[in-house]
Amino acid sequence: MLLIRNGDIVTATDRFTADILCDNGVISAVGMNLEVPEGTPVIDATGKHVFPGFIDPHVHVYLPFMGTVSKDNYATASKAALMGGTTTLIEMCCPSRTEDPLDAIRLWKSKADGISFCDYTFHMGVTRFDETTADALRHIVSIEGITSFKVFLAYKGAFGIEDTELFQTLSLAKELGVVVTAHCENADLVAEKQKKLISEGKLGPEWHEPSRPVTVEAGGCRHLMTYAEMTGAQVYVVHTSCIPAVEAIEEARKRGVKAWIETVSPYLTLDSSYAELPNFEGAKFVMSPPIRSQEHGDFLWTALAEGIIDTVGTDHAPFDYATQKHMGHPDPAKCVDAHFQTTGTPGNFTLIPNGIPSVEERIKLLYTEGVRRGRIDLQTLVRCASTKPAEIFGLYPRKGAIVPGSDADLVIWDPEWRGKISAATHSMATDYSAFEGKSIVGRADTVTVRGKIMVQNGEWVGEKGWGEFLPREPKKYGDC
Ligand code: DUC
Ligand code: ZN
Ligand code: ZN
Ligand code: ZN
Repeated sequence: MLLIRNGDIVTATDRFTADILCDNGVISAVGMNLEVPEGTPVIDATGKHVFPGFIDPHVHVYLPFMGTVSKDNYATASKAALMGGTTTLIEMCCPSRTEDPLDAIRLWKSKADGISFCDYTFHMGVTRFDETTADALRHIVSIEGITSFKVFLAYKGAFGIEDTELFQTLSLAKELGVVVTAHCENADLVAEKQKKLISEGKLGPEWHEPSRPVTVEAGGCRHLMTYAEMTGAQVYVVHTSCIPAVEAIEEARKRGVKAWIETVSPYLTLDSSYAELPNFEGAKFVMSPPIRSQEHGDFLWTALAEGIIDTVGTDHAPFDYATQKHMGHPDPAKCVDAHFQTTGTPGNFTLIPNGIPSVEERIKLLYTEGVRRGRIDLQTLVRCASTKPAEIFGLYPRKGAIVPGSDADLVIWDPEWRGKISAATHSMATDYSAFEGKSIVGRADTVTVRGKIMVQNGEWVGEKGWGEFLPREPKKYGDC
């Protein structure tokens, strides 16, 4: 048993002061002055917020990609998540086109089972579609309890699928009632734009954004919307970065397309001024879709406050700066970074592994930049980063809620803590932070997963392997 006394409880719709009693891994009571047996451990949450554990609906932990493999493993990524207040991860399982989906899900699960500190599940990447894949996907949904797919309209050759496969995947998803999450960028246009820029000698990280402009992302969204409309499937657009993309999805929603919108913390809190950084520093900020100019970030905050954007994830994709990001250095001989061990082969921006490590920082950033600056309220924070992801992906009310019967995943948040983000102190396995030196207000003081304390007074006390795989049921659009 564990009693959390006198906290300011914040849910997606409510705010009140009460005690929370946790028993046997679940919340057993919520109310004022709860009576507990003598000897029950008590945490005094006076002056602190208590949130339902946060859910990151979009992370990569194990990611073989662009000629390398992401740096984190489940021990580092799940510890980092918990230190930042995230108690559940939904990871993209991304097989290559030739990999068997069942082998892939076994492999991805083996990376987490017995290792993860926090609870987890997966979106099943569909990177090829044929009869065998269809059978495997049915099994993955009904037997493994993995009730969401992931498709890439970008990255042709690696993960991307053809349009006939997209149609078949969405048709199957409709039949099974599962959600299809999608990375929407027009891969062919990106490839053409990349070729042109490179032929003009435009090689540095500052050319990443121009190679994937907002219209290419909006085009990808419209493409997916057409297929969703044709099949009736429920779709969820991941990492939406810009005004035209959100508008394209909004337009489709008005026609009755069942579409949810995710954005991710880098788009809300960084902007394209990274392109002006000296040397190769800009590579730290290369992710796809790219980070846009400030007006897009401002628009995303408003859309989030208005409920147009449903969720905020991270697209955590952890690559080191010194070695991995440097695979795209155009002029290694002139690299100013003493740390860079070069093979001497000149690269370009298309060879910089895409991704920013941020699973640890999402809630701190949403709180500091969103709540404290008046862009969103506390309920919106809980809604977009906990309750909505739980609802959309079939985890609610086990997760994302503070009611009797829900898992005792709780975050006691100190709203007055002040500090800075730094790679020197973060728990992620990467050698840099895209938010280095950023001042932060508020932090996760105490974090529980199914009643077990994993973070206490901001210190790590977690137990390896405590995290559990979460089998899920399909969820219908309209129920949330
Ligand atoms: N985008 C990234 O930036 N990294 C991982 C994959 C993706 O779609
Ligand atoms: Zn993506
Ligand atoms: Zn991703
Ligand atoms: Zn360098």
